[in-house]
Amino acid sequence: MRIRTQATRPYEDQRPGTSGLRKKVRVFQQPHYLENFVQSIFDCLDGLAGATLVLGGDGRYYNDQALQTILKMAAANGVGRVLVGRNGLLSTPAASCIIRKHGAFGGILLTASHNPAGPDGDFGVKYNVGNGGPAPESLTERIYARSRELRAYRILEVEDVALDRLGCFRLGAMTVEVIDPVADYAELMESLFDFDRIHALLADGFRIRFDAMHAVTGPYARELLVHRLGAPEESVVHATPLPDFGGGHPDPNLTYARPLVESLWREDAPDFGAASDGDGDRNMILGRGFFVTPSDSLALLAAHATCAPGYRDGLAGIARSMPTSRAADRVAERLGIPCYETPTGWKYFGNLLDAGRITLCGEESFGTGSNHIREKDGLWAVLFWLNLLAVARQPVAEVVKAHWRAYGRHYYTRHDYEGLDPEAAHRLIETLRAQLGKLPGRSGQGLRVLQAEDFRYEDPVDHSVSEHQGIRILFEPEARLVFRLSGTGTAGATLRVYVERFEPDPAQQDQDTQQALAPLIRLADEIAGIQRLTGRARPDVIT
Ligand code: G16
Repeated sequence: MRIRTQATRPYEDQRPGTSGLRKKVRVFQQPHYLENFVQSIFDCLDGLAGATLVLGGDGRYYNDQALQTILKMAAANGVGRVLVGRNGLLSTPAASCIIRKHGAFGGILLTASHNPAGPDGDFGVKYNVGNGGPAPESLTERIYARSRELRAYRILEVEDVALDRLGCFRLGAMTVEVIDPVADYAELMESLFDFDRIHALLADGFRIRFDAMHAVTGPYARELLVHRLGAPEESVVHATPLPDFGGGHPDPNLTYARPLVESLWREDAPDFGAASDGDGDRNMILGRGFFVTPSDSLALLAAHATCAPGYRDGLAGIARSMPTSRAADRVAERLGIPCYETPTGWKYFGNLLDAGRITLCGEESFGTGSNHIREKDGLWAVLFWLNLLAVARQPVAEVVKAHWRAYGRHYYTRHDYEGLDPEAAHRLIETLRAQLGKLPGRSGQGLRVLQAEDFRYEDPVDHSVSEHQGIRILFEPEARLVFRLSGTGTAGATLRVYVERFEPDPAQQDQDTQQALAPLIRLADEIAGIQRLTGRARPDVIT
């Protein structure tokens, strides 16, 4: 076995976005493209020699080839040991769990999350550090800088290896250990939640439906919900991971998880429905004919946290991304604990979690998690909800409405305009930015602008600063609009408009969300000129 040093030329477009490097599969298939990025990662990791890395992915198209390439490159770059999920599978939360549990140096995750897969779909590579969380911006920027000057990469010349059987083998001087992708994660879940109580709830006829969307969570959900908690086999649907996710779009929201949503609105609907995404870190929670917004879900889990054994001692604090509704803030206030507001991106929660300042965190983009790992965690949220319901013994809708009565309701929606001309999208944000100083004091649709700003975050732990993290406009009476461009898309630009209004009056809390927010939605267009600048009359996705 020989280590080859392969000459290459830099690609200019390898800057990681909100969550790793995500591109079309065809971009990754360009000669040396994947290798360049992986070598750039390795070159930026001081202390990699002899260290242990975790490797796995969501099973999407091109995972197989990428796994082989990365293993050979790891061996050629002096990595000591790689823990790889059987058949290359690891959900993002399981990878985070395994990095932490085995004290690994870091991990490489092959996923483009909820983006569609297949030869015409997306692929992605993400590096996670030793705490199990996504690499911080300082590291991803170094990796990007390295990718722009890279002239060669190292790879072991060897045949592809089999990854379908558990056990260890050598690859050059490196050890490869093929591990069960589910075991460590399932054990962690059992330590956090009251499995006996959930088991009893299900045994009493409480019916659930979990849609794995042909992505990575199928094997995890089967093990946890069916084998350990006793749910009937048919409770987990689309449970086999497929390289193209069955042609679907594994994004657990009202648009892309339509079949699940429809099943929860039928006469014979189950009591509880949930879905996760491509790599298993997102979640959507549904009751019979009822959708729980991710922002409300975070607030509810926080308010009920002590019902789960893992959180019995209470919460140190909560964090949410800036565009996420402020429902969690109200819970934090009542609990007398801090609530932090971070930019979009799970990586911003890492320091707060490591410093013990927060226990729970979440994002409007269907992400919820806690200090048990350093990624958001889809099945964890599902189990937390089941634990909550096993204690409350009330329908999902009742639990949520009781919360609104106690804390007030934050009507909330997100409108996405996808595949926009990037120039037009950037012009829209720039135009908005330019008028921020003039907005305060202006009124429209019965609302008065209190404050308008470009969100800037200073990390309270390491004091690093992230600028331009979204435009937010605060109104009186309490309402808010946020505008930002997605950092995860791979085609054109996506404008996200986040709309929120607080309703304290229980008599007014039962309106349809889009209707309750209609004046604000109109105002968003008036202020930002969405239709004028993008040519779009309505959003592509509403959640
Ligand atoms: C990623 C990030 C999340 C972020 C989401 C949406 O999720 O991990 O923190 O909220 O993208 O980001 P954007 O609005 O920039 O598209 P995932 O599930 O794709 O890894």
